[in-house]
Amino acid sequence: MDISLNDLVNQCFKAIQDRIRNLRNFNIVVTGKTGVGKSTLINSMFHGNMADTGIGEPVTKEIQKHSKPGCPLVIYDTPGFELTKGQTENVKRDILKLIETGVESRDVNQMIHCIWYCVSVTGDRTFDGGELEWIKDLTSSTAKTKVPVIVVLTKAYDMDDAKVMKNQINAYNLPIAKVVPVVAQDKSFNGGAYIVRACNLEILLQVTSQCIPEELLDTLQHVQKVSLSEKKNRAHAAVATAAAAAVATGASPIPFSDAALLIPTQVTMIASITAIFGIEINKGILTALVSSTLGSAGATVLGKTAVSNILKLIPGVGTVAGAVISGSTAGVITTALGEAYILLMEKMFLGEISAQDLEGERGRQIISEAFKQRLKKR
Ligand SMILES: Nc1nc2c(ncn2[C@@H]2O[C@H](COP(=O)(O)OP(=O)(O)O)[C@@H](O)[C@H]2O)c(=O)[nH]1
Ligand SMILES: [Mg+2]
Repeated sequence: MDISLNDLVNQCFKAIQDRIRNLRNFNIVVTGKTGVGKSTLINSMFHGNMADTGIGEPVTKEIQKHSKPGCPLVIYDTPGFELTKGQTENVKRDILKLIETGVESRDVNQMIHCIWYCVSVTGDRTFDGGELEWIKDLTSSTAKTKVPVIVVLTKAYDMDDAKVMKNQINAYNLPIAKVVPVVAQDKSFNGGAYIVRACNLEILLQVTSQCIPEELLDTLQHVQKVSLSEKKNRAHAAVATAAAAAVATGASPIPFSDAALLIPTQVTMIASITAIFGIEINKGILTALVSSTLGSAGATVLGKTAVSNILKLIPGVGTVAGAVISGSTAGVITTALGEAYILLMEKMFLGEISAQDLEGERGRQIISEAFKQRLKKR
């Protein structure tokens, strides 16, 4: 059951590509009047500047579709919406049609999963009557199709004004999931005399994740760029799942020489974590990960020497001169590998470490330290 470093790196790389290719499509409608900040919000929330002008594709006269090859996010925008009487009817008809087509397909990749209805927070704290009528109209229609609507109060530079509007909307008991005020981008006033920072995008993300199907949560994490902690939460869950599987594999203790039985579980785990972070990975990064944890260059991964070196670091295990790996030890090793990889992803997400650093000593040292620390924590 020998496996070389190169084999394992290739396996991981392929598993990552497959995992990302197989992510379900997340389909979201972002609507609201022209100028309220839909495009700004989209570009702040998601990787890839999806709402940049020029990459939209008309679906109907009112609806434009934004998507990119290889990216499991599809955004439907209503770019020229002025809320005139005739237009509201057309927009409603087109959105409902879009929802129906998705439902009829019976394919989760085609269904509309969520609507963000954007209203900008106005200085005079009043809610335009026509707008309110329209939200009532739209949400009562979409409620029948059970697509959740989140009302996003954009440009909430003044949170007091936003709260007044939020209360006004809530008072109508509309069939909506939630009202969330946000600032999508820093806003400077008086020529920079003071600045209102972007805020609440993480809350919008959380609210969105609570109202879409479980099978889309990896996709949502993959495409979002506003919350490291949400990515980490989801990634920790993937590690827990893998650790449980490893414990089960080791339930009848694995001989040293069969430690490689754990590898499929660990490969799946690495693929899930990578998909959740949505960071581009190359073989160099994976080589750094594997060689500084499960084995060293040239040697077999999880071979006898590597395993005994790992076991020495686990309190209460290394001293037992056993020739087997128990279930709990298998779990500890898997968890340590997963957590070390999450730390690596985190540092890459924050720009604290580059793919280049990982070619050299520094990156490997960080991974190796994280791995060892986690083994000791058992
Ligand atoms: N600073 C700042 N400007 C915003 C924000 N949201 C929208 N804007 C500005 O408002 C204008 C209209 O926004 P846009 O996203 O194009 O609105 P859309 O027509 O709904 O897509 C643009 O000039 C944006 O820069 C925000 O959160 N912060
Ligand atoms: Mg726009």
